Amino acid sequence: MNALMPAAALSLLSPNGFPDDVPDGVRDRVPGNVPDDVIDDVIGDVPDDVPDDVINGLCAERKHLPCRLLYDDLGAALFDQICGVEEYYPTRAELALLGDHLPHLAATVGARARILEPGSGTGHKTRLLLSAMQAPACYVPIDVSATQLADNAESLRREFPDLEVLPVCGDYLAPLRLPTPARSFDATLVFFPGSTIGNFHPDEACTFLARLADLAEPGGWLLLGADANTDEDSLLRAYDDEAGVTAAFNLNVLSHLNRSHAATFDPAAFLHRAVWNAAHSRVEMHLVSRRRQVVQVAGRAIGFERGEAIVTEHCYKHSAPALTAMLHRAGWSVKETYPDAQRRMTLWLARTTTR
Ligand code: AVI
Repeated sequence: MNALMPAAALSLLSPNGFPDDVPDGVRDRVPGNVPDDVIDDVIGDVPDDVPDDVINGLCAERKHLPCRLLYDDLGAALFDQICGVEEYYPTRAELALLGDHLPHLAATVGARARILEPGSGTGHKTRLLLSAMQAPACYVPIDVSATQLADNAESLRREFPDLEVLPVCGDYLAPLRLPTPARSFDATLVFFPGSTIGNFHPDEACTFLARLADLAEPGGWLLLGADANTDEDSLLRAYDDEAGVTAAFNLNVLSHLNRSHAATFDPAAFLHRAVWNAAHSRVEMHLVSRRRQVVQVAGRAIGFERGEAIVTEHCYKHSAPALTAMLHRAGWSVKETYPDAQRRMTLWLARTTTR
């Protein structure tokens, strides 16, 4: 991803706006009910516990699953492919903006910055940023996956021998102790590209941005990439590409559940659908049941009507005024914005306000 970023960031998210209608007894799983042949088919570990949000989401009136399920290893690889498909414009647009504006942005932030990146920062964008910054004091990727962090830190150290790379394994919504770099730093820059802010519910996005403001400390900077496109046609193409990469990415959630939660989904019995929800300014990723069916998930029987959908992800497209207000509420003041020619993808440079 920043193929790995969403794995970290999205593990903190939950789809929102869904009814909190957990039927009685949902928490009383009966692991012994998982048939033996299902267990035998499972590749990988059958977890001792299935997270409540998975079972609750599948038992809700409007079925939904946490979007972190999109980002197992295969999902991360498929997301990388999405970034290269013709119809998925955000990655290309953001790379072009970074190419055009990073020299100026880096000069504005100044030398000796401590750079924080929620997510592993494996990608091209991290490298562009690190190359543009003047004598950065250190680079601190923050992720929940220790293995990814270690791998990425090793390659970055090879590529940027003068850079101190200080990976932090943890959940960046919880209090984090950041390491002290060997060199002193003049300010903190938080880098959060990729429009991943759109995968948070707006309230969660605001909480998350406020957390970043705390990490950045007074006088700190935020460089954020966000998509504001509301043109339905181009969005539906971007989220349902002709080659079917996004469909494979979405359907992989079901295979992921089969592998990790002893589920019995037949991915061929579902289809991918992207929906533009104008009232909420978001694209929704759905998995639609092709027929009436019953699926086992960790011993629970989950029934589907033909045409019934599971919502797997929300991709909010915040307007510039909405994002400005959200940043402001979270303790940031917007200093500069760089939209692309179509005013879709935009780079935002913000600075912490004293709250
Ligand atoms: C990771 N995130 C910013 C992507 C997006 O556009 O919301 C995830 C994605 N889902 C389908 N295509 C891409």
